Amino acid sequence: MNILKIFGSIDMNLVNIISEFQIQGKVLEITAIESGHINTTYAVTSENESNTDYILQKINCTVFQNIQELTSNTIRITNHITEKISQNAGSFVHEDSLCVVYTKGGSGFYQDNEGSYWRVFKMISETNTIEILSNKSQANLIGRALGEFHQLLSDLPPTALYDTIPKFHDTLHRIEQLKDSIRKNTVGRLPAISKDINCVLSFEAEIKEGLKNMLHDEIPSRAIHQDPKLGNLLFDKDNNVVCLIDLDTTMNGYLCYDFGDAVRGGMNTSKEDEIDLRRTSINMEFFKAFTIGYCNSTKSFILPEEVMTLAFGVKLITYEQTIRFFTDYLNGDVYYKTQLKDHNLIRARCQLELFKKARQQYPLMHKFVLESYAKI
Ligand code: GN1
Ligand code: MG
Repeated sequence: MNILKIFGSIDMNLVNIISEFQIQGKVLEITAIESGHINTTYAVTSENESNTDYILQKINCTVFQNIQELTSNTIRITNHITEKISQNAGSFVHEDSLCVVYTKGGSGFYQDNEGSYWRVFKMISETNTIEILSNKSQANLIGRALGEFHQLLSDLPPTALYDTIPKFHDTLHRIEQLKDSIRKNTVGRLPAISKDINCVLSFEAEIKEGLKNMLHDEIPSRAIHQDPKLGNLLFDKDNNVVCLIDLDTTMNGYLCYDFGDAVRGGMNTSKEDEIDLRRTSINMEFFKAFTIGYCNSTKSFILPEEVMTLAFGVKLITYEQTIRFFTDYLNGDVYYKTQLKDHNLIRARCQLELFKKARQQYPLMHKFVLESYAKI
């Protein structure tokens, strides 16, 4: 995790905000954490007997328009997971859950004078994020942790969670959003990338056909994470997955969305914004280890129809992510935070390359998924 020190002494505005929450002890340091494309995150070190530190987040309320519902989901999910983990102590790879810190008035968020929304979690100590996996065992543990996450939430009633972003993984809707951005060409970036856009749209019919065949009425909608990329997993020093973070989009969807996004974001050979496209593809060894882990922790509840969709999820979500980055680039970088010039274009091209590779690797991935579930 890339931690940037706030310049000079502590930013008093942030201290005032965190003081609205029920935190223990005196704030010693507040540092910005430069990860995540949506919210703004800080680590808060505090002096107290229990050695508890905190995560302070400014919620992106352009992306999340109903903070009440967002917070309600987070509390519902974290309480549910904490309770289930405590009932089965010791049996999970996934050992911890986020813990919401309430304001002094008992709310899960705080609105400051400027209208911005803030929230606080307890920091899960001695954990880190990983940018690229270094071995198969990590991949296997990620698969197990993701499957456990699905299992832990599998008894939530379908109405328990609000849709924090409607049509979030509705790929057809994302295609329409791209076409809208092409029509508007708001910041004039279209001509320079028309070749890329033609390439993306050349796969539209194939994706639509896949969606029709795969995600039919018999596939149940379940509570899933919807954003299980590598950066949203916390590891301890022995490379165990301790916790899935960033529950903002945890809501109902298909298991294959999460399977696909975890492979897109973790079982690959490069970062999400790799410029050298030769370095980008699915690492099949990692994919296999991940699949075995996922299979072990989902075998008790996954339906055969859902197993059939898992590898398709890799193609689908990688295609969708490609579209989302191109759309934001055409719109002038209004959704994702960027750190580099043309960052969304770099990300989009890298995801397009990964999609093309995943498309070629699909038959092998699908075969391996089916074999893994057939063995158990
Ligand atoms: C965003 O917040 P973060 O960085 O974990 C995005 C995901 C994308 C991801 C791509 C709410 O996730 O959907 O897959 O970037 N989150 C939202 O890295 O749009
Ligand atoms: Mg997020």
